[in-house]
Amino acid sequence: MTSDDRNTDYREVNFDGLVGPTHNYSGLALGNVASMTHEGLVANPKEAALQGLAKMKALMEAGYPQGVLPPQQRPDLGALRALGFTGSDERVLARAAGEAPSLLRAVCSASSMWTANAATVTPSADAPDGRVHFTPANLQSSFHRFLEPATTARVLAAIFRSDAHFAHHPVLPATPAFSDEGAANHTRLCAAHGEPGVHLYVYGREAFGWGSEAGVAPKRYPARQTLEASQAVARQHGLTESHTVFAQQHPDAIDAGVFHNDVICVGNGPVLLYHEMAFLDEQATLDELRDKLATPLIPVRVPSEAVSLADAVGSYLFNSQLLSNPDGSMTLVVPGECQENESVWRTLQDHLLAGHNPIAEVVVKDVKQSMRNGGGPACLRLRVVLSAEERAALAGRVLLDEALYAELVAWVERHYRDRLAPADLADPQLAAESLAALDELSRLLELGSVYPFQLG
Ligand code: SUG
Repeated sequence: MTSDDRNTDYREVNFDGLVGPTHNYSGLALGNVASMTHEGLVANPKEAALQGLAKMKALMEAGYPQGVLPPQQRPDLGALRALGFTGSDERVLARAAGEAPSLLRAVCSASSMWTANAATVTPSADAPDGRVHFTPANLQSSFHRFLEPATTARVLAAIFRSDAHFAHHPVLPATPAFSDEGAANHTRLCAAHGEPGVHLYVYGREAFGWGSEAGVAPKRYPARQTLEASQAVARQHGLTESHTVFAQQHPDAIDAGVFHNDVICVGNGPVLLYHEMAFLDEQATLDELRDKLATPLIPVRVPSEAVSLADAVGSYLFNSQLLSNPDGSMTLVVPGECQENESVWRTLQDHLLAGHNPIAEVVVKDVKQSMRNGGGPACLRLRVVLSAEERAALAGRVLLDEALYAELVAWVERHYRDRLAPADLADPQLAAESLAALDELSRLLELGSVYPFQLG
């Protein structure tokens, strides 16, 4: 009997973010090499949304439960008004475009597509009260992403509505000490999805402490997750020391462009696939995981001599989805860029597929539009382990099936542009198109009022 047979009731549902109609390349993310190098490129929002939907459909058809989360209201004119721009919507847009183009770019970002940063989730199997716990991430490291948590919280509360099954916690204080980027820095390891897990939280720096007590931190790029933020999330969710491991990310990796742990590590069940530069203290991290995990850990280590840090960042090998199959094997969903990199492709064949580990299949998905902003397959999804009862308690129409997929594709075809340059963001018509699309989408997904324009 495989471990998944024992827990057929629990499944991991991947909630992918739908790419919004304002998807563009604004070079907003310091430390994210793809975002910094593709600034100014003409984006194709329609293709981006369809690539995301194609990935969702492929995984749904392969038997993995697939959910969808809506994009956010952009441009965020409310944010511009809060910064002193007044008058009609057209006037606010025109003034921002003229006086503060970087603010306009920030309030237009479709960054909510990367739902791995939307929240941290603890399955009911691990929480003392037997509910699934959510904390939306404050994303305070950058202004464009700091605009997400309020709507994220409303969307999560609308979908995971049942108090009996789901618990929602407040966003952590949006200040550098509690800088939180959500599930991208959190990995749950376990024997099988429904069995108790150990939570690995990876942080980039410690916020409190001075001088030598402050510890090491990256020198070039910001560390987006603090130890104190991760500890607070674990506390909110009722997790105790015996089920948590806090490990510092290697600062040299952050300085090489690994702005989240999910750019250098992915775990599923008892498997931890990681690059040797993922953790500051690799051995201590593995030892503590082994110590706390009720099942033998299966570390799959990729050394620098097989894949350099630069190739890991360029190919996004580790920003893959590692998915459990009913026979106990696992499937790794990698971005197309892995196929284009010789050392990465060879490592996938010779080291991962041929090695002694459950990874039995590699599936390649083209999410290039998102990749150019530093978002691979794993960034695009929020993992939520749910029992059959919890899945039945979901509100809204968010679990993908053939019909929903077809409606979403038609919706994208109707509303999205196939060309968007940064200069187009000032076009008032784009704002109107985006609102019309979201109004229709929230009805399609049966979510009620989640957007600022619907709340009045
Ligand atoms: O926060 N890029 C995102 C990418 C997030 C990827 N998520 C995970 N690794 N889980 C970020 O850096 C770029 C937007 C722009 O430049 O237009 C951006 O925000």
